Amino acid sequence: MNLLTSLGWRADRAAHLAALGDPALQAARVVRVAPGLYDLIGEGDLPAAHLCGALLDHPDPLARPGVGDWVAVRDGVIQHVFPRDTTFVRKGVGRSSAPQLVCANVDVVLAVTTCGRDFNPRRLERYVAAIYGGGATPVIVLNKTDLVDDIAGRVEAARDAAPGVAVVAMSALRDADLTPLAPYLAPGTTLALLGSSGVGKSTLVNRLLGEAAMATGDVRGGDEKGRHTTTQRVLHRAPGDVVVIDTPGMRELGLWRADEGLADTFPDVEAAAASCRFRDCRHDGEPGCGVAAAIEAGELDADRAASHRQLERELAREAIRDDARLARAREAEWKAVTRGMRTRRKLNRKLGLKDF
Ligand SMILES: Nc1nc2c(ncn2[C@@H]2O[C@H](COP(=O)(O)OP(=O)(O)OP(=O)(O)O)[C@@H](O)[C@H]2O)c(=O)[nH]1
Ligand SMILES: [Mg+2]
Ligand SMILES: [Zn+2]
Repeated sequence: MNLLTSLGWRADRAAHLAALGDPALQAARVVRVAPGLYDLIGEGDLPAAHLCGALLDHPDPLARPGVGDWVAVRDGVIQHVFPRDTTFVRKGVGRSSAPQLVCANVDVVLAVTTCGRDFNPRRLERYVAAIYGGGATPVIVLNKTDLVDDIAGRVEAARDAAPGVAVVAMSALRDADLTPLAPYLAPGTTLALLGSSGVGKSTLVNRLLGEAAMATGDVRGGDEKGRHTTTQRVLHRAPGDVVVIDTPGMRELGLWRADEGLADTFPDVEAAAASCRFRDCRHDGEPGCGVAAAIEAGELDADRAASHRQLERELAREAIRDDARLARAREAEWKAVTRGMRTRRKLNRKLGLKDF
């Protein structure tokens, strides 16, 4: 397998590159992003690249490449981002509501969590909804099985939080072999590890790579929370033509346009909701509510229904904010265009030329 193929290069991507019609363009994959600078991997020695003006100025932050993206580069400048198979997008943290591309073109996302004290099924629902929402396949990794006695209880709680999603219980530190992960390590696969700080993502990445490429850090004694050891997303080549992306632990994961992902994560709630009397039922005390009936009948967990409702509200709020943000970005772009037209007209008049 040549280098590009082992990184996930395919015939459709080659056709896309050819269609760009510039033989000087070279295909590469984004390994790491520093402000304004993109580390790439591809044939030959590729220097860190910059973005072309159009990508730099693009009003949509998701138009710019992220780790895992395929790009076309010429003379150290990224000219084009290839269409993505999948994305993992989160809502920007802090005051910014702009979406943030965490990684792109990932086939399988390992949602890593600990079996220890920080285990939280509600958080898992969030991850799985975001993963499904971006089109990748989620796999839940319950790490640090060595810390608990009741592993089966954790597995069951994870299964309940994400019906139909594969759950792998393991110890990245202690297990002698990683066979349970083998189904997700087919040649050509890109894998990303996501989760809170301290759950063992980098420990597992190092195991997959067979070398200590990533630094790992202690967790706090009291609550077993991590110390945010990894600070950058990094793409690695693992043995067996697998690509692995390590990411910094997330403090919070805000959903962004993940309505379908939410439906996929909560098939049980969706099924119960199908029998609600009102199509726009919010499952919040309305008469004839199928969700309430399922809870009443003991068929559905009330916490889970509440969690679904909360995430749905969050998405609705976010969609409104995001539309407003996009509208502002478009307005700014339009202003720049009209400003340009005005200057051009003035100049034309000065030179005695006709407007075009
Ligand atoms: N007991 C136990 N500890 C583990 C296991 N896997 C990882 N650890 C430890 O957990 C701590 C955190 O591991 P990291 O791999 O740095 O965690 P991380 O998810 O990469 O954290 P951030 O980079 O901060 O997001 C380290 O001390 C690891 O040795 C495990 O299976 N069992
Ligand atoms: Mg780490
Ligand atoms: Zn209802």
